[in-house]
Amino acid sequence: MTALILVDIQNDFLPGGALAVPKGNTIIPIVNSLQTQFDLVVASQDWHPKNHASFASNHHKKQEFDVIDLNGTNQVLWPNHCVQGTHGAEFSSELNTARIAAIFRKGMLTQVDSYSAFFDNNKTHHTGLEAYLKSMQVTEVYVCGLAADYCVYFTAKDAKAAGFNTFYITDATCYIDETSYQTAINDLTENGVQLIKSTDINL
Ligand code: VGL
Ligand code: ZN
Repeated sequence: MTALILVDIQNDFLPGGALAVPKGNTIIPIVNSLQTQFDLVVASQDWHPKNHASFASNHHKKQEFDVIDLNGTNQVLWPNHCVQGTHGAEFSSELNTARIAAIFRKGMLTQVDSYSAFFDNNKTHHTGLEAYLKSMQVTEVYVCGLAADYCVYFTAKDAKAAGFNTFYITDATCYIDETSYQTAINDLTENGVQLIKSTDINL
């Protein structure tokens, strides 16, 4: 069984949003047209309380994009984004949600960020995605969405580590920072994640 994971295709990560990923909107038509090829489509949703420790606004004398030590882990401080219940946290209205069978929310614990759709950044809490995919007999996972160098990267890395044959769809994701994107795709390749273009998918 094959699954497509739609990572964080939310208003705040799209042009005009609080943490807009450049050209992020361009992936939506690609993602919409891909969905019918998969046995299963799932989505993740970044879903922060407004006092979340990843927000620069919750730290004294810190600026957006500063990096701090948060309980022993490097943490980029982000603009407030994907706050629970806000418009910015909603999926894009252009995203076809009709085939999304399950939504896995992440980033709710105030003291730890959660890039991967599988675990928080300290790997102490599962979202349930791994058990869900395995219960559905999924063996092959395709990852797309936003952002390429953060949540899509960590989701693909954890999918591979969980034993799924994992594909990262390069033209169905966009990055925040080019340098971190290069580091991410090198690391994915070293870890056996396959990079693929949407036009090469024929399931
Ligand atoms: C993300 C930064 C903070 C993402 C989420 O979805 O890539 N990036 N929260
Ligand atoms: Zn976030």
